[in-house]
Amino acid sequence: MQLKLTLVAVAAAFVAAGTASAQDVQVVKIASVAPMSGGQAHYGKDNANGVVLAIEDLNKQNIVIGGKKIKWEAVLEDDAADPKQGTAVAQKLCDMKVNGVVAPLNSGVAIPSSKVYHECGIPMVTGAATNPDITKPGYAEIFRIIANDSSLGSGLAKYAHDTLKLKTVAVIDDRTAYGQGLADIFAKTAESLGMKVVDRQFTNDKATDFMAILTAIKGKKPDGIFYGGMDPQAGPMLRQMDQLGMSNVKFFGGDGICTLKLAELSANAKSLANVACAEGGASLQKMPGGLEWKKRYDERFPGEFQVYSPYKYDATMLLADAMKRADSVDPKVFVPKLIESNYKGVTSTIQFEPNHEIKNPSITISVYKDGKKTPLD
Ligand code: ABU
Repeated sequence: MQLKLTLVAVAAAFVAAGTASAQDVQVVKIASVAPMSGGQAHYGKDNANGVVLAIEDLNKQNIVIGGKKIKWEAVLEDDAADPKQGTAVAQKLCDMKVNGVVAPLNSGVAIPSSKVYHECGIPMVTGAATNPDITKPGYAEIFRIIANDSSLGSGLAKYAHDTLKLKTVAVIDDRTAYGQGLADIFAKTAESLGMKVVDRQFTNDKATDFMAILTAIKGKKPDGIFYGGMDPQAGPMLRQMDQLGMSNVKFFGGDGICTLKLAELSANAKSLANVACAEGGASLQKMPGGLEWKKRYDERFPGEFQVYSPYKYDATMLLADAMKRADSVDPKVFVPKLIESNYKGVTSTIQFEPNHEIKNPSITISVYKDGKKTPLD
Protein backbone atom coordinates (compact mmCIF):
# COMPACT_ATOMS: atom_id res chain seq x y z
CA MET A 1 0.00 0.00 0.00
CA GLN A 2 2.81 2.38 1.00
CA LEU A 3 4.73 1.58 -2.22
CA LYS A 4 1.57 2.35 -4.26
CA LEU A 5 1.15 5.75 -2.53
CA THR A 6 4.81 6.57 -3.14
CA LEU A 7 4.49 5.76 -6.85
CA VAL A 8 1.38 7.96 -7.08
CA ALA A 9 3.29 10.79 -5.36
CA VAL A 10 6.26 10.42 -7.74
CA ALA A 11 3.92 10.39 -10.75
CA ALA A 12 2.16 13.52 -9.45
CA ALA A 13 5.53 15.21 -8.96
CA PHE A 14 6.45 14.40 -12.59
CA VAL A 15 3.16 15.86 -13.84
CA ALA A 16 3.72 19.00 -11.72
CA ALA A 17 7.31 19.33 -12.97
CA GLY A 18 6.14 18.87 -16.56
CA THR A 19 3.49 21.57 -16.17
CA ALA A 20 5.95 23.96 -14.54
CA SER A 21 8.51 23.46 -17.30
CA ALA A 22 5.85 23.99 -20.00
CA GLN A 23 4.86 27.25 -18.30
CA ASP A 24 8.50 28.32 -18.19
CA VAL A 25 8.96 28.14 -21.96
CA GLN A 26 8.39 31.33 -23.93
CA VAL A 27 7.97 31.25 -27.70
CA VAL A 28 9.75 34.07 -29.56
CA LYS A 29 8.82 34.59 -33.20
CA ILE A 30 11.15 36.23 -35.70
CA ALA A 31 9.79 36.79 -39.18
CA SER A 32 11.51 36.81 -42.57
CA VAL A 33 9.61 38.79 -45.20
CA ALA A 34 10.82 38.35 -48.79
CA PRO A 35 9.65 37.28 -52.24
CA MET A 36 9.21 33.49 -52.02
CA SER A 37 7.35 33.42 -55.34
CA GLY A 38 7.89 35.08 -58.72
CA GLY A 39 11.11 36.11 -60.48
CA GLN A 40 12.89 37.13 -57.26
CA ALA A 41 12.10 33.94 -55.30
CA HIS A 42 15.78 32.84 -55.32
CA TYR A 43 16.73 35.91 -53.25
CA GLY A 44 13.74 35.32 -50.93
CA LYS A 45 14.67 31.71 -50.30
CA ASP A 46 18.24 32.77 -49.49
CA ASN A 47 16.93 35.47 -47.13
CA ALA A 48 14.62 33.02 -45.33
CA ASN A 49 17.44 30.44 -45.07
CA GLY A 50 19.59 32.98 -43.21
CA VAL A 51 16.83 33.48 -40.64
CA VAL A 52 16.12 29.73 -40.32
CA LEU A 53 19.81 28.93 -39.76
CA ALA A 54 19.99 31.57 -37.01
CA ILE A 55 16.81 30.25 -35.36
CA GLU A 56 18.21 26.69 -35.40
CA ASP A 57 21.47 27.92 -33.84
CA LEU A 58 19.59 29.91 -31.17
CA ASN A 59 17.52 26.86 -30.23
CA LYS A 60 20.75 24.89 -29.63
CA GLN A 61 21.89 27.49 -27.07
CA ASN A 62 19.16 26.91 -24.41
CA ILE A 63 18.75 30.64 -23.90
CA VAL A 64 16.85 31.87 -20.84
CA ILE A 65 15.38 35.38 -20.93
CA GLY A 66 13.29 36.87 -18.14
CA GLY A 67 13.51 33.56 -16.27
CA LYS A 68 12.00 31.59 -19.15
CA LYS A 69 13.58 29.16 -21.57
CA ILE A 70 13.14 30.55 -25.06
CA LYS A 71 11.80 28.50 -27.94
CA TRP A 72 12.74 30.41 -31.07
CA GLU A 73 10.46 30.20 -34.10
CA ALA A 74 10.92 31.46 -37.66
CA VAL A 75 7.86 32.85 -39.43
CA LEU A 76 8.46 32.88 -43.19
CA GLU A 77 6.27 35.24 -45.22
CA ASP A 78 6.05 35.85 -48.97
CA ASP A 79 5.64 39.46 -50.13
CA ALA A 80 6.18 38.62 -53.84
CA ALA A 81 8.36 41.80 -54.05
CA ASP A 82 5.11 43.73 -54.08
CA PRO A 83 4.66 46.79 -51.80
CA LYS A 84 0.90 46.12 -51.35
CA GLN A 85 1.38 42.48 -50.42
CA GLY A 86 4.33 43.48 -48.22
CA THR A 87 2.31 45.97 -46.17
CA ALA A 88 -0.51 43.43 -45.79
CA VAL A 89 2.09 40.94 -44.49
CA ALA A 90 3.43 43.63 -42.12
CA GLN A 91 -0.05 44.16 -40.68
CA LYS A 92 -0.50 40.39 -40.29
CA LEU A 93 2.81 40.16 -38.39
CA CYS A 94 1.74 43.07 -36.15
CA ASP A 95 -1.53 41.25 -35.41
CA MET A 96 0.41 38.04 -34.65
CA LYS A 97 2.60 40.06 -32.28
CA VAL A 98 5.85 38.60 -33.60
CA ASN A 99 8.85 39.78 -31.59
CA GLY A 100 10.93 41.04 -34.51
CA VAL A 101 11.11 41.21 -38.28
CA VAL A 102 14.08 40.65 -40.56
CA ALA A 103 13.12 43.19 -43.14
CA PRO A 104 11.82 42.72 -46.66
CA LEU A 105 14.34 42.20 -49.47
CA ASN A 106 12.96 45.06 -51.55
CA SER A 107 13.30 48.72 -50.62
CA GLY A 108 9.95 49.41 -52.32
CA VAL A 109 8.36 47.02 -49.80
CA ALA A 110 10.53 48.00 -46.83
CA ILE A 111 9.74 51.74 -47.04
CA PRO A 112 5.93 51.48 -46.57
CA SER A 113 6.23 48.41 -44.29
CA SER A 114 8.59 50.21 -41.90
CA LYS A 115 5.75 52.66 -41.06
CA VAL A 116 3.46 49.72 -40.23
CA TYR A 117 6.09 48.12 -37.98
CA HIS A 118 6.80 51.47 -36.34
CA GLU A 119 3.11 51.98 -35.58
CA CYS A 120 2.79 48.57 -33.91
CA GLY A 121 6.17 48.85 -32.16
CA ILE A 122 7.86 45.81 -33.75
CA PRO A 123 11.55 46.12 -34.69
CA MET A 124 12.56 45.67 -38.33
CA VAL A 125 16.23 45.08 -39.16
CA THR A 126 17.26 45.21 -42.81
CA GLY A 127 20.26 43.43 -44.23
CA ALA A 128 19.24 43.68 -47.90
CA ALA A 129 16.93 46.62 -48.64
CA THR A 130 19.35 49.44 -49.32
CA ASN A 131 17.41 52.62 -50.25
CA PRO A 132 18.58 55.39 -47.87
CA ASP A 133 14.95 56.51 -47.34
CA ILE A 134 14.25 53.46 -45.14
CA THR A 135 15.96 55.02 -42.13
CA LYS A 136 15.17 58.67 -42.98
CA PRO A 137 11.93 58.97 -40.91
CA GLY A 138 13.99 58.12 -37.82
CA TYR A 139 11.64 55.40 -36.53
CA ALA A 140 12.89 53.95 -33.24
CA GLU A 141 12.25 50.37 -34.46
CA ILE A 142 14.03 50.46 -37.85
CA PHE A 143 17.74 49.55 -38.31
CA ARG A 144 20.06 48.67 -41.24
CA ILE A 145 23.13 46.40 -40.92
CA ILE A 146 24.47 46.78 -44.48
CA ALA A 147 25.82 49.68 -46.56
CA ASN A 148 23.07 51.65 -48.29
CA ASP A 149 22.73 52.81 -51.91
CA SER A 150 24.66 56.02 -51.27
CA SER A 151 27.77 53.89 -50.69
CA LEU A 152 26.98 51.43 -53.52
CA GLY A 153 26.10 54.00 -56.22
CA SER A 154 28.93 56.41 -55.48
CA GLY A 155 31.46 53.55 -55.04
CA LEU A 156 30.63 52.16 -58.48
CA ALA A 157 30.80 55.59 -60.15
CA LYS A 158 34.25 56.14 -58.59
CA TYR A 159 35.37 52.71 -59.79
CA ALA A 160 34.14 53.45 -63.34
CA HIS A 161 35.94 56.81 -63.34
CA ASP A 162 39.09 56.27 -61.28
CA THR A 163 39.96 52.66 -62.13
CA LEU A 164 38.37 51.99 -65.51
CA LYS A 165 38.85 55.60 -66.74
CA LEU A 166 35.44 55.66 -68.44
CA LYS A 167 34.29 58.95 -69.95
CA THR A 168 30.67 58.23 -70.91
CA VAL A 169 27.91 56.11 -69.39
CA ALA A 170 24.25 55.37 -70.05
CA VAL A 171 21.92 54.68 -67.14
CA ILE A 172 18.91 52.32 -67.00
CA ASP A 173 16.67 51.64 -64.01
CA ASP A 174 13.64 49.50 -63.22
CA ARG A 175 11.59 52.35 -61.66
CA THR A 176 11.55 50.66 -58.24
CA ALA A 177 12.57 52.52 -55.09
CA TYR A 178 15.83 50.56 -55.19
CA GLY A 179 16.63 50.66 -58.91
CA GLN A 180 15.74 54.27 -59.55
CA GLY A 181 17.30 55.51 -56.33
CA LEU A 182 20.57 53.69 -56.94
CA ALA A 183 20.71 54.81 -60.59
CA ASP A 184 20.17 58.45 -59.51
CA ILE A 185 23.08 58.22 -57.04
CA PHE A 186 25.33 56.60 -59.65
CA ALA A 187 24.44 59.22 -62.31
CA LYS A 188 24.89 62.17 -59.94
CA THR A 189 28.28 60.91 -58.72
CA ALA A 190 29.41 60.08 -62.27
CA GLU A 191 28.61 63.63 -63.41
CA SER A 192 30.30 65.15 -60.37
CA LEU A 193 33.45 63.22 -61.32
CA GLY A 194 33.34 64.57 -64.89
CA MET A 195 31.79 61.59 -66.68
CA LYS A 196 29.02 62.29 -69.18
CA VAL A 197 25.66 60.52 -68.80
CA VAL A 198 24.78 60.19 -72.49
CA ASP A 199 21.40 58.48 -72.08
CA ARG A 200 18.87 57.63 -69.39
CA GLN A 201 16.35 54.84 -70.01
CA PHE A 202 13.99 52.88 -67.85
CA THR A 203 12.20 49.54 -67.74
CA ASN A 204 10.32 47.68 -65.00
CA ASP A 205 11.00 44.82 -62.59
CA LYS A 206 9.00 42.28 -64.63
CA ALA A 207 10.42 43.06 -68.10
CA THR A 208 12.49 40.62 -70.14
CA ASP A 209 12.86 42.46 -73.48
CA PHE A 210 15.35 45.31 -73.51
CA MET A 211 16.15 45.44 -77.24
CA ALA A 212 14.54 48.85 -77.80
CA ILE A 213 16.29 50.65 -74.95
CA LEU A 214 19.62 48.94 -75.65
CA THR A 215 19.35 49.91 -79.33
CA ALA A 216 18.72 53.53 -78.33
CA ILE A 217 21.74 53.41 -75.99
CA LYS A 218 23.95 51.75 -78.62
CA GLY A 219 23.44 54.82 -80.83
CA LYS A 220 25.00 57.00 -78.10
CA LYS A 221 28.14 54.78 -77.93
CA PRO A 222 28.68 54.87 -74.15
CA ASP A 223 31.79 53.31 -72.58
CA GLY A 224 29.57 51.75 -69.92
CA ILE A 225 25.98 51.04 -68.90
CA PHE A 226 24.74 51.25 -65.33
CA TYR A 227 21.65 49.19 -64.46
CA GLY A 228 19.66 49.90 -61.30
CA GLY A 229 17.62 46.76 -60.69
CA MET A 230 17.74 43.05 -59.98
CA ASP A 231 19.22 39.98 -61.71
CA PRO A 232 16.02 38.67 -63.45
CA GLN A 233 16.34 41.75 -65.70
CA ALA A 234 20.14 42.16 -65.73
CA GLY A 235 20.67 38.56 -66.96
CA PRO A 236 18.56 38.85 -70.14
CA MET A 237 19.87 42.40 -70.66
CA LEU A 238 23.43 41.03 -70.88
CA ARG A 239 22.26 38.36 -73.34
CA GLN A 240 20.60 41.02 -75.49
CA MET A 241 23.73 43.20 -75.36
CA ASP A 242 25.58 40.26 -76.94
CA GLN A 243 22.90 40.01 -79.63
CA LEU A 244 23.30 43.72 -80.42
CA GLY A 245 27.08 43.49 -80.61
CA MET A 246 27.55 45.44 -77.36
CA SER A 247 29.66 42.90 -75.50
CA ASN A 248 32.58 45.35 -75.34
CA VAL A 249 30.52 47.80 -73.21
CA LYS A 250 31.19 47.79 -69.44
CA PHE A 251 28.13 46.97 -67.33
CA PHE A 252 27.60 48.10 -63.73
CA GLY A 253 24.99 47.36 -61.10
CA GLY A 254 24.47 47.23 -57.36
CA ASP A 255 23.91 44.36 -54.94
CA GLY A 256 20.65 43.47 -56.72
CA ILE A 257 22.59 42.03 -59.69
CA CYS A 258 25.58 40.82 -57.68
CA THR A 259 24.33 37.23 -57.34
CA LEU A 260 25.64 33.81 -58.25
CA LYS A 261 22.51 33.39 -60.39
CA LEU A 262 23.43 36.28 -62.72
CA ALA A 263 25.71 33.99 -64.75
CA GLU A 264 22.89 31.47 -65.28
CA LEU A 265 20.31 34.17 -66.08
CA SER A 266 22.62 35.69 -68.68
CA ALA A 267 23.16 32.22 -70.19
CA ASN A 268 26.85 32.96 -69.65
CA ALA A 269 26.71 35.84 -72.15
CA LYS A 270 30.02 37.30 -73.35
CA SER A 271 28.92 40.58 -71.74
CA LEU A 272 29.08 38.91 -68.31
CA ALA A 273 32.87 39.36 -68.47
CA ASN A 274 32.30 43.16 -68.48
CA VAL A 275 30.12 43.24 -65.34
CA ALA A 276 31.25 45.00 -62.18
CA CYS A 277 28.77 44.94 -59.30
CA ALA A 278 28.93 46.33 -55.79
CA GLU A 279 27.45 44.81 -52.64
CA GLY A 280 27.42 46.14 -49.12
CA GLY A 281 29.98 44.81 -46.64
CA ALA A 282 32.99 42.56 -47.06
CA SER A 283 33.22 39.55 -49.34
CA LEU A 284 32.49 36.20 -47.65
CA GLN A 285 36.24 35.53 -47.70
CA LYS A 286 36.87 38.67 -45.63
CA MET A 287 33.91 38.47 -43.24
CA PRO A 288 35.03 37.51 -39.72
CA GLY A 289 33.15 34.19 -39.80
CA GLY A 290 32.26 34.11 -43.48
CA LEU A 291 33.75 30.93 -44.89
CA GLU A 292 32.99 28.72 -41.91
CA TRP A 293 29.42 30.04 -41.87
CA LYS A 294 29.02 29.50 -45.62
CA LYS A 295 30.14 25.88 -45.22
CA ARG A 296 27.39 25.31 -42.65
CA TYR A 297 24.86 27.14 -44.86
CA ASP A 298 25.76 24.98 -47.89
CA GLU A 299 25.41 21.79 -45.85
CA ARG A 300 21.95 22.87 -44.67
CA PHE A 301 20.72 24.52 -47.90
CA PRO A 302 22.77 23.07 -50.79
CA GLY A 303 22.89 25.27 -53.90
CA GLU A 304 20.66 28.03 -52.47
CA PHE A 305 23.21 30.69 -51.52
CA GLN A 306 22.82 34.01 -53.32
CA VAL A 307 23.98 37.15 -51.50
CA TYR A 308 22.10 38.38 -48.40
CA SER A 309 21.72 35.32 -46.15
CA PRO A 310 24.72 36.16 -43.89
CA TYR A 311 23.07 39.53 -43.18
CA LYS A 312 19.70 37.89 -42.52
CA TYR A 313 21.45 35.51 -40.11
CA ASP A 314 23.12 38.43 -38.33
CA ALA A 315 19.88 40.47 -38.25
CA THR A 316 18.15 37.58 -36.44
CA MET A 317 21.05 37.18 -34.01
CA LEU A 318 21.14 40.93 -33.41
CA LEU A 319 17.47 40.92 -32.35
CA ALA A 320 18.17 37.97 -30.01
CA ASP A 321 21.22 39.79 -28.62
CA ALA A 322 19.12 42.87 -27.76
CA MET A 323 16.52 40.65 -26.05
CA LYS A 324 19.27 38.99 -23.99
CA ARG A 325 20.76 42.33 -22.95
CA ALA A 326 17.30 43.66 -22.01
CA ASP A 327 16.37 40.35 -20.33
CA SER A 328 13.05 40.72 -22.09
CA VAL A 329 11.45 39.61 -25.34
CA ASP A 330 8.96 42.48 -25.19
CA PRO A 331 9.77 44.91 -28.05
CA LYS A 332 8.90 47.87 -25.81
CA VAL A 333 11.73 46.80 -23.51
CA PHE A 334 14.40 45.47 -25.91
CA VAL A 335 14.06 47.87 -28.89
CA PRO A 336 15.91 50.67 -27.01
CA LYS A 337 18.84 48.24 -26.61
CA LEU A 338 19.33 47.88 -30.39
CA ILE A 339 21.04 51.26 -30.78
CA GLU A 340 23.64 50.18 -28.19
CA SER A 341 24.50 46.98 -30.13
CA ASN A 342 28.11 45.89 -30.32
CA TYR A 343 27.41 42.53 -31.84
CA LYS A 344 30.19 40.38 -33.29
CA GLY A 345 28.40 38.82 -36.22
CA VAL A 346 29.33 36.72 -39.20
CA THR A 347 29.38 39.80 -41.45
CA SER A 348 31.12 42.30 -39.11
CA THR A 349 30.94 43.78 -35.64
CA ILE A 350 27.61 45.58 -35.80
CA GLN A 351 27.30 49.01 -34.21
CA PHE A 352 24.92 51.79 -35.23
CA GLU A 353 25.10 55.47 -36.03
CA PRO A 354 22.51 57.66 -34.28
CA ASN A 355 20.40 57.49 -37.49
CA HIS A 356 20.23 53.65 -37.17
CA GLU A 357 22.54 53.01 -40.18
CA ILE A 358 25.49 50.67 -39.63
CA LYS A 359 28.74 52.31 -38.47
CA ASN A 360 31.65 52.23 -40.94
CA PRO A 361 29.77 50.77 -43.94
CA SER A 362 31.99 49.14 -46.53
CA ILE A 363 31.35 47.83 -50.03
CA THR A 364 32.92 45.12 -52.18
CA ILE A 365 33.13 45.27 -55.95
CA SER A 366 33.04 41.95 -57.80
CA VAL A 367 33.52 40.91 -61.40
CA TYR A 368 32.63 37.65 -63.16
CA LYS A 369 35.77 35.72 -64.11
CA ASP A 370 35.09 32.68 -66.31
CA GLY A 371 31.43 33.08 -65.33
CA LYS A 372 32.21 32.96 -61.59
CA LYS A 373 31.54 35.91 -59.28
CA THR A 374 34.95 37.06 -58.02
CA PRO A 375 35.50 39.86 -55.47
CA LEU A 376 38.19 42.35 -56.47
CA ASP A 377 39.59 42.72 -52.95
N1 ABU B 1 19.52 46.15 -52.24
C1 ABU B 1 19.11 45.30 -53.28
C2 ABU B 1 17.86 44.59 -52.89
C3 ABU B 1 16.70 45.25 -53.34
C4 ABU B 1 16.32 46.52 -52.72
O1 ABU B 1 16.99 47.21 -51.93
O2 ABU B 1 15.21 46.88 -53.09
